[in-house]
Amino acid sequence: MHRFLRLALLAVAVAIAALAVTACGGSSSSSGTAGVADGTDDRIPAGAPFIDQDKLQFVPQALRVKVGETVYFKNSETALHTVNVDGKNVSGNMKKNDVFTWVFQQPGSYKITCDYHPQMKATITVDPA
Ligand SMILES: [Cu+2]
Repeated sequence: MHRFLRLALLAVAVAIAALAVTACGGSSSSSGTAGVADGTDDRIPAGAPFIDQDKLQFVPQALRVKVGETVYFKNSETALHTVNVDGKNVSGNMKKNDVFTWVFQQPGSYKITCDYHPQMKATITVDPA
């Protein structure tokens, strides 16, 4: 029984240490490495193509994906944003913590903009699958 208890405590300690490392490991936003989701938002799979809306910018401003890949967008601030693809608003209004996904079906280069902030610009390059 004592042996089991010690193992359980050890497991808890390891879990807490892992959480602490995760919490301290980087920026305050949930974006992780620019362009790649880090998995801290369980709606966005780790490793998925990801564009953050933060500080009135798309982050990153250039992203490369393949046809058929799901691209995740997240509004990480209180300002309202949209995701426009080549000038067309496809997301509607995004409030803080809203997540929007879009799948590009054709190869090409797409301009991403926001209805409310003309300075918000990104380019998504879509390669053949
Ligand atoms: Cu905006």
